[in-house]
Amino acid sequence: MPAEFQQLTIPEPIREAARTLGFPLLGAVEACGSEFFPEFQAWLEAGKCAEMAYLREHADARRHPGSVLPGVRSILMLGMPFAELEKIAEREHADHPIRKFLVRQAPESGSSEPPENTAFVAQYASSGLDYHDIIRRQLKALQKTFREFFPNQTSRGIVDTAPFFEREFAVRAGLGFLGRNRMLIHPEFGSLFFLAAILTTEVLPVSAERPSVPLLTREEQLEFRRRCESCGQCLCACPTGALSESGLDARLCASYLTIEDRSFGGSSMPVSSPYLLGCDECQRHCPWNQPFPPRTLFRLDAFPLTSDTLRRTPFFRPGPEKLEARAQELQK
Ligand code: B12
Ligand code: SF4
Ligand code: SF4
Repeated sequence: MPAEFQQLTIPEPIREAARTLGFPLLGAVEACGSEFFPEFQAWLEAGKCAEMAYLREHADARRHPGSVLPGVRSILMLGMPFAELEKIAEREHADHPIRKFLVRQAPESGSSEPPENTAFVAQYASSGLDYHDIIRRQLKALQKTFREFFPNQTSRGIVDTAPFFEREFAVRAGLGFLGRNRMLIHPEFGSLFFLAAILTTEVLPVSAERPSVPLLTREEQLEFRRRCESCGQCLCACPTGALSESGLDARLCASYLTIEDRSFGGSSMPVSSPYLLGCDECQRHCPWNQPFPPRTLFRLDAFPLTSDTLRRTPFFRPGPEKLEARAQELQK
């Protein structure tokens, strides 16, 4: 766990605006250097980041969030459950062409094998929308509310792509605890939520009270982490051996191999992991995610896909050629 940290006060109307925008989890902490940077460096040096060059190239910038926003003093950490993104997709993008390829598996089937001519898609992608686009838009709206309270500050909203340890700062802000599967877990939402942050030059006052629900206290974080020690189901469930006591080796991780890896075409990962995109095995077996929501299937018989169909969806990152190569692997 990180060293002792202090929660900062966020005015209630900002909390309310965050909830309305799909972020039921919101906490704030002082901007400070990363405590776990040496661990990250060791992870890079051991080659466990695979070919994710951006992690190496911008490694030093992760030492302190000041690299992301010069003069940053406070950090608001936010969590949006995957289910919120699905609601937005349903409301605003019900006709997106990618949604024709996605099928919700009936909850009672619960099989570990997808039906013929389909493959699993990780839950983060189940809406069919690129979460970066939607979350960035929601962050902008929240920054506007924040500016009404604090007009003289500068802020920057980030999700995923900035050189910033979202999970480390989310733990500091009390959004959950870090599980042995390396996911940020919250007792109410499990690990099925996205993280995002707003960095600001405003100095928010330190809160004298214990973090308000749903934020976790440090004692709760320690207690939940202790429960992890006697569980270990995620380690057993990982189909590729990517997850071990020493953390995650992206070179073996099905999520990396199906989304990021560019050396596709050969059998880059076992067919025994029937995912077209991403992997949820270390979350699906976690007691904090029970019952796991109905899984999402991708219709493999509907290829070919084009870059146009994939634009603004999570499938754009691997692209049509990689997806098609993976679909063929799975159909063999
Ligand atoms: C690179 C990356 C990946 C890589 C590498 C994953 C990894 N474990 O590092 C790959 C492609 C494999 C991947 C996969 C997935 N990812 Co990803 N990924 C990222 C990204 C961009 C950077 C992560 C990173 O820096 N990794 C390097 C390691 C060393 O850092 P770290 O895990 O964050 O670890 C820090 C803390 O754990 C801390 N720490 C270490 N030990 C300890 C111990 C304690 C007790 C504490 C408190 C802290 C602590 O030290 C580290 C450095 O500060 C983040 C977004 C971001 N900018 O943070 C998303 C992110 C972590 N991914 C996310 C998701 C959803 C996934 C997948 C579930 C997608 C899927 N279903 O396929 C999988 C899950 C795999 C897993 N079990 O972690 C979410 C996680 C949300 C959550 N609730 O935790 C994030 C935050 C994106 C987002 N904005 O929502 N991902
Ligand atoms: S995402 Fe899949 S392959 Fe990667 S660590 Fe988790 S279970 Fe293992
Ligand atoms: S499966 Fe068990 S050990 Fe793994 S993160 Fe969940 S509670 Fe912790």
